[in-house]
Amino acid sequence: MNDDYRRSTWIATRRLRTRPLALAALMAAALLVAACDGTVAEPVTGEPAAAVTVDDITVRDAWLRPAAEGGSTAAYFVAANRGGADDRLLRVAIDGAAVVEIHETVLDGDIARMEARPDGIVVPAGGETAFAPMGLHVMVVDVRPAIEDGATVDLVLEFERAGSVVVPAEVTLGR
Ligand SMILES: [Cu+2]
Repeated sequence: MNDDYRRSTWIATRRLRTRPLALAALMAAALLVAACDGTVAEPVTGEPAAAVTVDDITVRDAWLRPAAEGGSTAAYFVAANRGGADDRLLRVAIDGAAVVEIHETVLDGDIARMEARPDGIVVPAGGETAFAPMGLHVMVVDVRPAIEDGATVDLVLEFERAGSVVVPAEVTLGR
């Protein structure tokens, strides 16, 4: 268990302590683990997700898993850069989430753990960067209200060069 996991769990637990909802706290912790080890991912077929282009950056295939109120989840997408210069995803915002951080799940021997990426993630010139289960993800902690399966949630991605990119993300158990 690393510091980010512990801190995220602590945040979720602290906010729930004022209410008699021990089960909700357990569910939040379980979802946090699930979000970060990819064990709940199941392929789901559906409509292709929207692609949004701002300057040289195109973000596509955005999705996230549902979360109960007060729970946590992770968001994924692909960012492509058709320009001649590297860009950098600096931060992500989602309405109604107390904490939104860029994380990466890394393998430490046989143990998967996640690390925060506070300096953001490069999207290379002429290339793309994929956020996907068991790799880069956007950690979304303490959502209010719940994020319901089948809904659409806007991700606000802030790039160093391209600026703000708002992309609709499909809420689904996996794809
Ligand atoms: Cu994470």
